[in-house]
Amino acid sequence: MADEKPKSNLPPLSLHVPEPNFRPGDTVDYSGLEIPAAGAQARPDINTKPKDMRDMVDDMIRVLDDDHAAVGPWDPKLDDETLLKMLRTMVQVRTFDDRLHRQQRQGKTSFYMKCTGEEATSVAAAMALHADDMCFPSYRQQGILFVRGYPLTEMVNQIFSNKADKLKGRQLPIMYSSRELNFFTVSGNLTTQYPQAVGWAMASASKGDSRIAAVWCGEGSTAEGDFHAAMTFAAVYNAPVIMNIVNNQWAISSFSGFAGAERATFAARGAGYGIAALRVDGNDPLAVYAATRWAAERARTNQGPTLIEHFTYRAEAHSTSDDPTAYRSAQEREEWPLGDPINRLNKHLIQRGVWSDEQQEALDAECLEAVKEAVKEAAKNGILGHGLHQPFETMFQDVFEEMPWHLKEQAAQANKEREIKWPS
Ligand SMILES: Cc1ncc(C[n+]2csc(CCOP(=O)(O)OP(=O)(O)O)c2C)c(N)n1
Ligand SMILES: [Mg+2]
Repeated sequence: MADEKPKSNLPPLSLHVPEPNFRPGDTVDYSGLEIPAAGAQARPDINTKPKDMRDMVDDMIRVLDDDHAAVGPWDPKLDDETLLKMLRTMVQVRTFDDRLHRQQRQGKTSFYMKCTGEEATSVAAAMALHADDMCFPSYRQQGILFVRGYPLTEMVNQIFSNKADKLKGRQLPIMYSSRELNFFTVSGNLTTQYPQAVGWAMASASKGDSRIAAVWCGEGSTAEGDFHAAMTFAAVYNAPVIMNIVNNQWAISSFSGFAGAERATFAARGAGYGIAALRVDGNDPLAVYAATRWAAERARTNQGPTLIEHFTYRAEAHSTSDDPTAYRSAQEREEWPLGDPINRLNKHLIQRGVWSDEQQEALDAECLEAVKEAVKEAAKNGILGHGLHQPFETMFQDVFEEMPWHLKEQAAQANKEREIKWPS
């Protein structure tokens, strides 16, 4: 019979429950964070085998140095025009986020999510891809749509779930979709886009096409089973896909430690699967661009998938339904040692002699005007609670090519009940 008492000569077993370094009110000290010098990382050839570049997963690719110069082998050597477009697009995203967040506070929509501080991880990445590469975003990659020229008014129509909303009010605000721009529908169910992206990439390869896929998820989302299933398929079939992990340190109120950050970097997960992996300063737009370019070239030439961890910081709340002052120190954002992507690119352009504070001010104002205009235009199609939404009966449509009899019956009954309850 088994001895039911604990053995007295062995220590009682225990679990480790991660605890973030700083809580509200704590003084933040990031001196323990290892941040390598910009330009110090070697750039492997694109046909390097994953096992021969494992040191990359604990390093951090950085291009912009402390004097705002672009240095080292990862400098993508972009021309002024491209850099200015990158800056402009990131400013557009931030301005849009601030303004639309405010619309939620004014009751014009039910929900909003910003990507403040993380703009480079979608804008610079999307700029390094071809326009016809297929993107599978999470809910914080609105930057891709800005790069690809999606009209702001269409975005606001979706956020307001109004009668012009192309998604007919069926998606949570900000969960955009654009087939034309190769932007897969954003899903609220975390990480479902990972196996979908890998599957799409496999289909592209099996058809002999030349388009690649790129997918994004947060660091918290890497704890989902879907992430690991996707990694296995990508590795086994050498799928032409770029898998981005945006490590913004937080998953709503859970810090990255709950997804494994205390044990290994998120990039290190690639090594276990035999997938090439890079770890990048996610607040350095040039580093993000360069890493994405490297991974895209690799995928395009049948060298296989790449995992990219973007090391960044979620500067604001998770969403309009969140209050981060309840669980993290407000000092974290101020002290974040990798700065802010817009600021850093602005300083780089000033250092290059092609930009000035006055030009930045004018750009900020111009972007604000464009967003105000888009909001005004979209509001004409309706805002939350104004009744200018999609006709009620449309919610039964589009599931089947031909509506089956039982849905027709349900729709008729729902309509009748609605007319009785709300005759107006
Ligand atoms: C399958 C699933 N589980 C839980 C949630 C609730 N949820 C929404 S966002 C989120 C945090 C995700 O954090 P992370 O992956 O780090 O992305 P971030 O929000 O930081 O960009 C959670 C737990 C969800 N939407 N789907
Ligand atoms: Mg996160």
